[in-house]
Amino acid sequence: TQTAPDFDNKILNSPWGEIKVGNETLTEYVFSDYELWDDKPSVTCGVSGRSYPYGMLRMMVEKCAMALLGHMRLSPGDRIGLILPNIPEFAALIHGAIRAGLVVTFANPLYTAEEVRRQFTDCGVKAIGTIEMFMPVALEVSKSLKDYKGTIWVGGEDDKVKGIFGFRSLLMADHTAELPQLNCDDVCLIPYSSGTTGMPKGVMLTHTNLVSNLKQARCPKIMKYEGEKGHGDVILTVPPFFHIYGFNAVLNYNLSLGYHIVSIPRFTPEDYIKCLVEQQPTTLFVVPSLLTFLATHPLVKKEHLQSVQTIMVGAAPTTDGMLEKFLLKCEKTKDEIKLLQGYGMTESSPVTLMTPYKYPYNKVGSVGQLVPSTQARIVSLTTGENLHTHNSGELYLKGPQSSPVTLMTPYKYPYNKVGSVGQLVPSTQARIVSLTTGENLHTHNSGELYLKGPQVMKGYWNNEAATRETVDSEGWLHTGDVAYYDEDHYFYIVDRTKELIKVKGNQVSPTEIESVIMEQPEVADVAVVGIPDALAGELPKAFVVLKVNHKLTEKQIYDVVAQKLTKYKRLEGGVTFLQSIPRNAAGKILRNELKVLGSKK
Ligand code: 4UW
Repeated sequence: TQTAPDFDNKILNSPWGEIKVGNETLTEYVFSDYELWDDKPSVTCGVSGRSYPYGMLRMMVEKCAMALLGHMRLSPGDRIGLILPNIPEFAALIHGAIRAGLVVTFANPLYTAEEVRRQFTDCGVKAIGTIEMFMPVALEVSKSLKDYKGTIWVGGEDDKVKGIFGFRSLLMADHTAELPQLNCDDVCLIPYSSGTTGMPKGVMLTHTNLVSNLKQARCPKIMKYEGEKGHGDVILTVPPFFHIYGFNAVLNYNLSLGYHIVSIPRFTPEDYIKCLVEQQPTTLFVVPSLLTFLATHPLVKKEHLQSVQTIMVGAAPTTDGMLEKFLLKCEKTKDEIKLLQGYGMTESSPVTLMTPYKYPYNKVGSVGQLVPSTQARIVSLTTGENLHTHNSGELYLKGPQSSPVTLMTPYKYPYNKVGSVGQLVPSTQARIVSLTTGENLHTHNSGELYLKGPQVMKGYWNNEAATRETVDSEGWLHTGDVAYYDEDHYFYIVDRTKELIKVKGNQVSPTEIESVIMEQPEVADVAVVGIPDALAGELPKAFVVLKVNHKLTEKQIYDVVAQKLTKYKRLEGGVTFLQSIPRNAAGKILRNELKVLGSKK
């Protein structure tokens, strides 16, 4: 059923209609067309040149799945933790694990052992996959894991050391485990996100969540893929595969289309420029700080960007004017290089809003689109079924109108608007909820963005209370982002009500930093907020209250955080001592007051 926007109850539907929520598992879907580009490169390391053709990657996935069950004795449903940078083998190991029915959780390789241990013990990891560089962290963490089955060493030759399985040996060995029949509603991925409040939590995503989201992002009217699958697109990506954006919206999305993905294990300006020059990418997937780098870094020249046709940016707000600055840098127009934004969350697999690649335009011969509050279906003249796009049948209409108007070509065509994160992807609904009255709001009024669709998570791992707070009984995901939409139903993100801090697109939970600072015996109270930064977007800043007659310097507090947490969680926004932390009557930290205070200094 095609549904037009419903202006009366202010629930917005996607302008793109519905996807068919099917019965495919993630790995099945991602590799469904691989035979069409069997000998073409799938993922290539832009630094070393190591690369696997699609056919070989598909075989590695199958072999890996068998070895995980047959050789390592893992069982479907067991959790496996990955500590891997963006390397081609990431795709083989993660899809091997998912094909075997295992549930994957991934961690940032630059996490400290303490951060990884917290995540991996929380979801009961039984095996870890990593590379040599992060082996000490993996082995340290594995000591805290119950019923541990072993560590997979990607890049390692064999398994002479007990409990360490060389990835290559696993793939070479002749295992004949029977691969299980998978259920699409089972959880296959548990990435961690702090959501609207508190510590990072496991986000349970099912095959159906992730596959639906690939179909939503692939909607031919939104992306350019229609009739162009596998045709030579080269993707250069920096967003990490160990984050939902890099995993589903970059790796899986582009694998499913047969594109050539070029990744680099660790961003450096030199390696990135080398990839631009050598690989001639057509599409760049970036976060706002990388767009700033491209637009402003003196090493990046317009000649480096000549092959680029599309840039996809998301994961944090794009700074004002940066898109235009970028166009100036490469001396191209908006028609020559498409700058697209995507918005979403780990909790929504992640894509919910996107600027369409092809703008809708008024089509000669068409009688236009549904007017508001009107629904339509096309009913087969022979079978009576509802039909899909480009199939003719009888037009059935439903709506409250007494006038004859049901379809009209719009006066204003929607177009891509700078600053907007785009429109709802198919099968996705939204409403904007007033922060004061709880009512649904109309165009140009800001409130909390609620979203609903088949991509919304099953819930938080072992955390009923947080699940109920985030996804209500009607299935609406409360995003914790403040947004509005305009008359063309393009959305704009303007603020956040949630505590989350985003540093270069990375999630930083203030609660996590606060708990590290609170462990210091000298500290009476603490609050951490994000303050604006031109390059990183935001930086964490701590406000600390010391106990009477106790001393601690700013540097000591900075150092204790730096020692326990990874680099991007460091207090680069500074440390300020206060007499008391402003809180409301219920004891909740008044973070907005602190943000204002922090931004002044
Ligand atoms: N503008 C402003 C944005 C934007 C944004 C996200 O770490 P998570 O849970 O998830 C992500 C997801 C990134 C992403 C989703 C869909 C997509 O197409 C794409 O490609 C370009 C990337 O980062 O953080 C979720 C939170 O991050 C903020 C917002 O606060 C959201 O709740 N965020 N995208 N375009 N803010």
